[in-house]
Amino acid sequence: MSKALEGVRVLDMTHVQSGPTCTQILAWFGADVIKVEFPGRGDITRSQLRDIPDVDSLYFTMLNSNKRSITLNTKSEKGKDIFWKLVRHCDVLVENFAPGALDRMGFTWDKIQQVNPGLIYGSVKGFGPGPFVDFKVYENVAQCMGGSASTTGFDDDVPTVTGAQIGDSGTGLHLVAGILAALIQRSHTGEGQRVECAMQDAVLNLCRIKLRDQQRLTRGPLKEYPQYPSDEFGDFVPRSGNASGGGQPGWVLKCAPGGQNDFIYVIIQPPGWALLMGVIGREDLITDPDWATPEVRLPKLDQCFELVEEWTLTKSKFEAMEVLSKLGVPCGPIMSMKELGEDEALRKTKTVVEVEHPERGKYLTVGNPIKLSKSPSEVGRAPLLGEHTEKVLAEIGLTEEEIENARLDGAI
Ligand code: CAO
Repeated sequence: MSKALEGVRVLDMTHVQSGPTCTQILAWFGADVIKVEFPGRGDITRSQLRDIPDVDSLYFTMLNSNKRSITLNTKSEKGKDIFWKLVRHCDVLVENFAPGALDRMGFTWDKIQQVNPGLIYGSVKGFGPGPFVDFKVYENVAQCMGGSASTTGFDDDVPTVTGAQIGDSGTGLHLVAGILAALIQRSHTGEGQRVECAMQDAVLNLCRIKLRDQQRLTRGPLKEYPQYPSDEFGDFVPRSGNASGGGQPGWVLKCAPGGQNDFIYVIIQPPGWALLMGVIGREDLITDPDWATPEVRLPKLDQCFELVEEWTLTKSKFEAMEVLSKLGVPCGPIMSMKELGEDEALRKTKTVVEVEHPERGKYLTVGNPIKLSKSPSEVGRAPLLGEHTEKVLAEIGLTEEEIENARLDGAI
């Protein structure tokens, strides 16, 4: 079966996490992703957080599957010549260097457009135009600057970053959407364009509901927040602990046997109250006017959840899920990474995949979470550094002698 992006060539100048997330998805959809890496060292993540000496790290291998790797010193003269050949050869260029890095190498957008007017040029940067445009950014900086940290955690504690990589992988996903839109537009116009995603913007987009709450706050306290009904609201959205971000209240409840991840998240929809009270043996609260409606429960949500927790404490998180889900009560156990890695259903759908690597042996990775019925993703391994240099350079027209000269010059 053919792949959705078969025939699309991507010049992948990405490193670390945000850019590689984007190009990995393009590769899963069938694009030929040619990752350009500095000779000898490669993407810095190859050697970061290594679990096996001298073997590409999981950091690298889990973000670069299905790609080809070439080494190229794009600051050398021969390297620059090869870069321009690659620009002519490819449909998309993706990069996430520090601001201005490609321009400093002489690869300006103006020149790129002249060389290949159809090229789509995707970039991740920390910030869009404005006072911070020239600054370097990593994941947690983006979480702090995009509104996630100020709204995550508990009110009486420090701002907290989340384990979900919304700054890096989140921005990479936004960039994928932009590149695909640009490819569709190009099919009508024949023209390429720039696609720019700032990490701050992507995080803010993912924190959209908190900007919603900021505006609601001007009209009164946020009744579903744990701070309610006290009048402790300031003039900014506070951290809401584990409260649900939607219109239905939810909270994390303890389960048996009381381990670090023995918890279940339970949501109380209006019709769910009667079901939950039935399960926990408090039928009296189904019609009691002090408890019967969402409005009267709002000021005492903590007590509502305490009632349900008395029951969840007697069950394991999976037992509790089974009982509640059968009744249609939305809920979910807190899953550890150990449990997710071993989850049979996720392995069956290839969301968790075991991959064979020539140097590290088998490793687990997260497969393509986007399932296309006519473009199945086979998640392959990540390339070794420079594994495809000669093949790719031959494909773009270099002779064996030219490749050898480039090697002698240290350009590859
Ligand atoms: N050949 C020659 N030079 C190369 C090269 C190659 N193949 N690949 C990279 N380089 C050079 C760059 O041109 C740059 O040189 P200059 O400093 O002379 O311009 C240099 O290597 C270092 O690149 P960098 O500044 O991007 O890397 P860094 O480690 O200092 O910063 C990061 C990393 C991520 C903070 C920065 O790239 C950045 O802010 N990127 C944009 C935002 C982003 O994506 N952040 C998320 C990263 S994932 O957590």
